[in-house]
Amino acid sequence: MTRIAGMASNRGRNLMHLQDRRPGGANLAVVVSNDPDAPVLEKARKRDIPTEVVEQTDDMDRFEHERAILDALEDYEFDLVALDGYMRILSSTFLDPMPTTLNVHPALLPAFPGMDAHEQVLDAGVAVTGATVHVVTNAVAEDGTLLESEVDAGPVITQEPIPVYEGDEESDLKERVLYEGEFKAYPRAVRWFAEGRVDVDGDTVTVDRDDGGAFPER
Ligand code: 3YE
Repeated sequence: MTRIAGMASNRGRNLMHLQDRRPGGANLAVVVSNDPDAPVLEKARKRDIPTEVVEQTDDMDRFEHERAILDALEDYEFDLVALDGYMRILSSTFLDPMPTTLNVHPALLPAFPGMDAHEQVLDAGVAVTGATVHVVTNAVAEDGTLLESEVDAGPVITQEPIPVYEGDEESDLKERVLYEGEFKAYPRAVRWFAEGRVDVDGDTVTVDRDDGGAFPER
């Protein structure tokens, strides 16, 4: 059975959706947040999921913070890490010892990466946006420099398209992409992983995307 370590900085709605839905039988072994006030912590506790808070204190650099998260995760068994609104860029210090790490991004990557995806979508005037679940790959140089172009750039597992309508505002897109896009794409990606259909070998990811004509998550 696939066990997930979830990481979130805010509400963690995708993580809670995964836990309620249990795609492919997967469930959360632990929820980690870097923010002690993140609403996801209370929501996880209500579902009897263990929680860990690992703040980056002033005396810690990025790598020390990541090592502290690794330490906190030592007590748990999981075979997948799932980011959901986790507001940190991760380095190899964290990623190398971890199993496959996934992230969900609220646009159809490689278009519109970064923090302001919905704003970029509206500015570009495109007719279709969506959600992307991708593998998280290193985006920090050894000296700690952020490699911005490497963020949201890992191999794509699955995507769900969402229409953009005339008059849409960022809040409309945010909601539509979350509930109709991310809530389908993330469970699908996790189910495929649980079914052994995602093979990650270094930077090479092979995904069997054939669900026989239709995605059950629709
Ligand atoms: N890490 C890697 N690759 C990825 N994290 C996320 C996606 C993703 C990833 O594809 N390696 C906020 C945006 C982060 C930010 O810029 N944070 C900076 C500074 C934070 C601060 O000043 O407090 C940072 O160093 O993390 C998830 C989305 C990350 C978005």
